[in-house]
Amino acid sequence: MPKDPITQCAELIRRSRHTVVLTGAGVSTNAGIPDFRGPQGLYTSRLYDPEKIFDITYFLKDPKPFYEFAYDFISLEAKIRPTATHYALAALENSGHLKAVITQNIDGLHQKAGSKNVMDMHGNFLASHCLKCRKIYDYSDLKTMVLRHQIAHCSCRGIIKPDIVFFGEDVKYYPQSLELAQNADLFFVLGTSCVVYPAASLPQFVPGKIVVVNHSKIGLNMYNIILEVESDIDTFFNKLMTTLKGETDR
Ligand code: CNA
Repeated sequence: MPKDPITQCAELIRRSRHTVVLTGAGVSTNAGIPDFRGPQGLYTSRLYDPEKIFDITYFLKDPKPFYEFAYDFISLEAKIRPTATHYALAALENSGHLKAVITQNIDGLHQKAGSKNVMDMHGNFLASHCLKCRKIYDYSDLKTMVLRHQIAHCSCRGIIKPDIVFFGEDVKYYPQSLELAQNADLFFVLGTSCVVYPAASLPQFVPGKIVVVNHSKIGLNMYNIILEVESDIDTFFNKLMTTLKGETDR
């Protein structure tokens, strides 16, 4: 009888020596942060215009749309908790089953859940800097300015930009992420439509087995995808962690 995907994944994880995951906005939708391209995503709802808010050329011309988004994001931040998936990935790393998380997310939830080896290729809100004098600001400085409904300005009057990677800027941790992918004997692609480069190119470098878990089919088409599971990500990880119970407690 063919094994179910959860049993198969548990066996793959047990046998793997170098498991790596690539995550996208889909791992955080259950925390209440909308993704871009899912059914309630920002591209679909047009609540914000991601082409304006995350585009560096646009930001330099007019930072207001980004700061309107930042106000909503930072207001939510205190209430947002990591999901079952974030905690499962932290537990897998802690028990030696997972080498690293490569993420496209900017929400910092992997770190909040306890993951240590996190390559946040698109940066995060934790630090910001002035685009004119390069002065560095921490999260609480940014939060105070943003929650006053302000575009964050430096004492030198330059505009402050959080260290998240906008469209048109270089990603962070690319060499490290590439090396992790190139050494992976097991690679999970989780909650991402895998269309934003260069993160989307990482699966191509994986010599080992690839497992995709997403609500819906994504366009990845590679010989080494051995499982493509269409599921809610937390439902999948809750079942997987139940199967691995006793092996991931530390
Ligand atoms: P995306 O293109 O919006 O894709 C997300 C994918 O996840 C879609 O295919 C959804 O169907 C799927 N999905 C959504 N919820 C679930 C769920 N609960 N279970 C299973 N699958 C689900 O987002 P990508 O990450 O692929 O695109 C990369 C962009 C999105 C990066 O630049 C990010 O910075 C940006 N982004 C990040 C966040 C965040 O930090 N939480 C939020 C929104 C956008």
